[in-house]
Amino acid sequence: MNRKTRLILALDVTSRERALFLTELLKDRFDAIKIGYPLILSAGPGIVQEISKLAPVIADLKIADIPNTNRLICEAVLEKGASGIIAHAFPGMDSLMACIDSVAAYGADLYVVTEMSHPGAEQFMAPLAEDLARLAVNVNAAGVVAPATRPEKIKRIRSIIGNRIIISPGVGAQGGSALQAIRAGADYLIVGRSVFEADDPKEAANKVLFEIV
Ligand code: 3DU
Repeated sequence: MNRKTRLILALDVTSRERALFLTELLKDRFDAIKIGYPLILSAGPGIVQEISKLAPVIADLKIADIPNTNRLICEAVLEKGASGIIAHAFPGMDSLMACIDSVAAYGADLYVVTEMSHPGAEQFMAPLAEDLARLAVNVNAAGVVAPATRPEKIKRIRSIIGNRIIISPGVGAQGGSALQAIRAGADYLIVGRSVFEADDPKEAANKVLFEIV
């Protein structure tokens, strides 16, 4: 991912036309477009290919299965042009290694979830987040996902992963502050609803950009 604006658009819309319209409208303001189940299941896997022609795509499938199934899922989106993939670490080293092997074959990047940004993540994920970050380092992942809603956790994760990439969701609609997440050590902010649901999505993206420059 080329670091220009430090923003990643979470494109959680369910219409192919809206997704392509928003990608064209916003691609200059975002370093990558993150798409996941809502769009891929609604528009079909071909949407990965269509958006990849316009901007780098991170496939947020939060992959969490046995190694063979992980490999099949990774290959399905990598073949369609995704340049990044998000996977869970909790299924363990072998499952994560299957993702690493797949991305390596395609020259893509793997981002490993450490702790999610919603309140429920406090229940099971938060106590494990540092172990999950260590596993991301052990498999040599390109980066991790850490919560903008808890900047102090971004700091902790940064101290574990060194100079690997932190991509951070939870800004805007989930209440996280863009500036605080960047100050805590996030490399990229993942922003969705607060931009694409705004009356003027370009202006909403500009506001986040101005906040972090
Ligand atoms: O809350 P927003 O609309 O800005 O979207 C955040 C996106 O990031 C959304 O696609 C969600 O699935 C994803 N995400 C998290 O919110 C939290 C995580 O820990 C990981 C991914």
